Amino acid sequence: MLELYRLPGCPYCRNVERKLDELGLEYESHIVFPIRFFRFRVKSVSGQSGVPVLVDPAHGIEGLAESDDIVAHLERTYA
Ligand SMILES: N[C@@H](CCC(=O)N[C@@H](CS)C(=O)NCC(=O)O)C(=O)O
Repeated sequence: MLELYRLPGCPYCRNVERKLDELGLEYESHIVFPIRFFRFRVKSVSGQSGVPVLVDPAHGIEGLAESDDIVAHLERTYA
């Protein structure tokens, strides 16, 4: 199951959500703390605290950051 760590109102997260929807992919959505310091889970899976972060275990991705890289991965893998 794909997982997306995101923040409501985050335009970068929205781009990734749009791509997931466009490709008809189901995913588990995790809303993170607005304060970066408290994003322990995001930090542990991706090594940084920004969102969005995608987890795609079926393709060995434990925590991919950077919305452009996430969208590229989704297109390459699922389009
Ligand atoms: N270049 C990044 C930018 C991501 C970004 O700036 N995300 C914001 C939320 S919209 C964030 O997590 N900023 C760090 C913070 O909230 O402290 C991307 O495209 O994913």
